[in-house]
Amino acid sequence: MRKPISKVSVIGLGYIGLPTAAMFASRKVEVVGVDVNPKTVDTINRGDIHIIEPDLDMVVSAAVNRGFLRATMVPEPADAFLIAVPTPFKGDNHEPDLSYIEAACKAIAPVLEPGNIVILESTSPVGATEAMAGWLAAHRSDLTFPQQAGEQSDIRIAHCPERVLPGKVMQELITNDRVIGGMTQRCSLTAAALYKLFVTGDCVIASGPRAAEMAKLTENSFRDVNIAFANELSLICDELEIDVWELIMLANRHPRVNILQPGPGVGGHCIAVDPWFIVSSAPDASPLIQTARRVNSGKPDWVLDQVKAALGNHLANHPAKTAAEVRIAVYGLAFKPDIDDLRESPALEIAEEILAWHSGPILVVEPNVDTLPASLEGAALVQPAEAARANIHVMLVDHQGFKGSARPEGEIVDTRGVWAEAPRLYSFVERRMVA
Ligand code: SAJ
Repeated sequence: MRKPISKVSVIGLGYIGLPTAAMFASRKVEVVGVDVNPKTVDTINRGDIHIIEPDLDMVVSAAVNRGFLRATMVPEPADAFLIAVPTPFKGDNHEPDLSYIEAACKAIAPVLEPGNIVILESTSPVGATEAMAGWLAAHRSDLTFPQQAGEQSDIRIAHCPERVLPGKVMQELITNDRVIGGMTQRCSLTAAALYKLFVTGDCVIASGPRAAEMAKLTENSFRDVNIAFANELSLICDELEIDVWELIMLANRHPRVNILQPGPGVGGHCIAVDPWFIVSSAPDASPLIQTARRVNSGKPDWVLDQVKAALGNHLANHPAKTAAEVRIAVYGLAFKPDIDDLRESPALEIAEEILAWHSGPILVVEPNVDTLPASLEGAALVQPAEAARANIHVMLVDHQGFKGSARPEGEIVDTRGVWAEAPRLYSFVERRMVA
């Protein structure tokens, strides 16, 4: 019989690791979180959190206070190890950087015991889980691993990619289906039993870790390609003088069309990164994915050109004015609506570029922050009423608070369609008029 899992260790207490650790702890499993950052460890041991995610603070504080969750810098023995460390890319060729996974393997190898399972949760290129098994085996020649002993291995290995949406992590961790890619059937079943401690969605068992790795990369590439389509439409519509928001709304009235929304570019730590993992594994077979990446990463420059054109228009209409007298208002800095996360944000990138280029005042409206980042020194964080008096209005993030706001006077660069006019529906009154 399988030994029940009573202690889980989560390596990497960031945006995925901490919520996952807290979720196990909320189910009364003993959880030890491991992180290389002493400040993170101290913060969590006080019952506080170092990241922003709705409801996470409550769950962490309860788990720490009840003694189910603690953090440490030094790994200790456990039944299951979940690795949730960053997997960025490096260099101009966007090669995946697996050094954090390798370092995690080195850290946990000394405390591994027969019967343990090691699960890679980090979004990873195809082959990373097998590489992880190789690194662990290299450190522990006294233990057997699935690549050597198959179902009889001392240590079980699986890839179970995280798939939760920032801003909805605590809900999606529970309700999303979980893709499980064990190196053997036994590895998969052990991992599925572990996640079933809190997952109400299905645990879907893949043929192995490679399919699970590719599934996660495919999900984010699917979204990237579809956003690129919307972004390309916005460029085409600008040339053809058609309102792209109207166009998408009209086309989406077809039962089999569902176009996503254009924006200032694709931000965050996942969708702009993960497609490159596919490209670096299969460069010749992935022209569409590469093009989508380029369309999306080129969008901020295009928006900046729109702002420059708007300034040109304003000055043409006000010949007595100089550029230094023109006020530009920027609405939103976050990487997507209704969050305060400014990292990898195309909106912030555009605001920084406007600030570097424009000689006049820059007013920023961002309801989710109290202060502007250092990179925007010289710009002013203002309320919408003050921004309304600007001459050029650049809408970058469709935060709830912006939606439904009146279209301000002046030049408009609306990358989110917040001030676009909705097409109207043929109404009952009109039907009666014709009759
Ligand atoms: N965006 C658009 N237009 C759209 C939708 C999104 O421009 O119609 C932009 C957003 O403004 C943002 C970027 O795309 O800048 C990414 O935002 P997102 O909400 O699409 O996704 P993320 O990065 O917050 O989270 C994604 C999710 N993946 C999918 O939806 C397929 C999430 O489920 C993953 O777990 C996460 O990546 C991850 O960690 O990989």
